[in-house]
Amino acid sequence: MTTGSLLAADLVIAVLAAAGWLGGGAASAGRRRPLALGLVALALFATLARAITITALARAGWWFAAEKVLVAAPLSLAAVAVAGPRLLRASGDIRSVAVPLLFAGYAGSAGLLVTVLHGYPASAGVGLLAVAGVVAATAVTWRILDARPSPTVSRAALAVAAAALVTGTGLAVTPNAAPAVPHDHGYRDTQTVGEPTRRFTLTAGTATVSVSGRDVAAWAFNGQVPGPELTATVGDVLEVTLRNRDIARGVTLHWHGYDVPNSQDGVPGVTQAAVLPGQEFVYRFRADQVGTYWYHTHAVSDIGVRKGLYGVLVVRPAPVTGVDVTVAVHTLSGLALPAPRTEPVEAGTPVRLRLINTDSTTHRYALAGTPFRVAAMDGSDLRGPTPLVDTAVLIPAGGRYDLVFTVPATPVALYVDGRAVYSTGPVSAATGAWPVLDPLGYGVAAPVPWSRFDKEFTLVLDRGLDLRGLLPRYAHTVNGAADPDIPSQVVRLDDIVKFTIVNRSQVVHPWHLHGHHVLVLTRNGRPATGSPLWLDSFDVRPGDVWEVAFRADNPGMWANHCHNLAHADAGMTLHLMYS
Ligand SMILES: [Cu+2]
Repeated sequence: MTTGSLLAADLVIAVLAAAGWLGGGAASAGRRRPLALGLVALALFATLARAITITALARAGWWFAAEKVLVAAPLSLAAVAVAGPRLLRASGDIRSVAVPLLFAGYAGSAGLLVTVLHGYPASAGVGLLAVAGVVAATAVTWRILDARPSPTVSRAALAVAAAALVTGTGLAVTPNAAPAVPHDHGYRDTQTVGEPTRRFTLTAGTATVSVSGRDVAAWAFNGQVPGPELTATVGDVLEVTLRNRDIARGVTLHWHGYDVPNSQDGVPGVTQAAVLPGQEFVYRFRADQVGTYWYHTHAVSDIGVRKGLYGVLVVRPAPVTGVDVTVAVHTLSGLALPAPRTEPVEAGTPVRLRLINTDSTTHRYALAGTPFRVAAMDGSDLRGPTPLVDTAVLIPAGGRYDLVFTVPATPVALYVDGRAVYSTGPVSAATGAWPVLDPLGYGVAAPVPWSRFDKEFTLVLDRGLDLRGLLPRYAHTVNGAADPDIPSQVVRLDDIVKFTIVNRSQVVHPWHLHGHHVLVLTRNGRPATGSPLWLDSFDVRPGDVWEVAFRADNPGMWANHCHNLAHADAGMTLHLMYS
């Protein structure tokens, strides 16, 4: 079982336990003895099962198992200790155990609320608020059921609730000092005047495009989705003029995976202002990295990219041999792009398939009919990639894999999530049961170039209630805070920086640092054993712990965010800045 499925199971069991205690309490208050006993048995069973899931999570290296033990275990034990003996002794009136059972239910529910709404990091303030809530609810229940607590007990409960409420509120609302974020637009100009230049103009505008014979309202560059494919030969200077015709919320161009100078990175509010209707912005940088990349708007990026403001950027070495195909996968208004295409290719021809995931979620790619190698990931060539047969690859949101193969005498087909998108002839293959490549063990290893780290940062990815803005929101958080309240990570030029990224939530977070490629060191405590992986987009699954590192060699203010763009917009964005 993966840590993600263990987490999901643990959540379901915790809900069952809380529901069992609450239901058992309500049934005994109504003197429905068999129902009460049945629900309590369910609650006890679920509580025992939780001991198993929490132990399994701890064994799987989940960082937060201790917290579950500290919060859930005492509450469960208290519930069993208070309610159990009374239940066994209550041969006469089962109503007498209603309050202890409901106390157990309130305690379990409070634990769930803290987990789901508050998230990381657990704090004394929130813990005390939860205790106040549980005690107050129990006291009220006691009165309603007219079980006549003694005045001493009533007063004690009131005092505990009040003290916990006051202290907890005080602790919970004390704002963390969010540092001022100076948006220093340090400009490292590229010395490019008078050099061979590839010029493009991209005009953003609303458009109606045809997908699988249906007209779809889109936002498009030059009226097409994806936008024009920008190509260059390594060493060229790229000059791209961005114009906005009628996208009211503004557009920019971000060069995903291309480590451009900071001023060209296209993040509104950080490296430039969004380009509004009628305005233009000229991007200029040297194409000094070979490989497969893409560009997209970074203004209201979730909506903008989803509606079609993206395209492919390919920088090729000179000269190019063989067939070179780009496959940019996207979901536009629920319809899958690209449209399937079949192109006969002469046997013996070398082919490079450039696979790009421009969606916000992972896609599964399977190449049938030929052995192939994964020559590059995220634009960086792999070391010693070996041939693969009948093996699928998972590409994270924003990620790119280059697959290379030599065309055999029989047809070859590429499937994305089971749908054929590219083929050299008629093929029908069932690829759903194929094993999935683990990139951390693929290719030939090389020593990590650094033995020490100048700066280390831990990023705990989670969900939580964010009350700092005008309206409360259920945010995607980093270290318990949401954009713009996540402290910036400050580094100096040439620092060797290590990130430890921990996913405490129930969903995948494809992590993406701008301006740098990171070297994968470990995942879940296991070192990467294959080719060095220099990635700009990688899936941190529920329960995962990734350690990655990079040299801080590109000064500026860089976005560092989840590339599930809905998550990024809901708070999961912070910044890396150079001091
Ligand atoms: Cu995310």
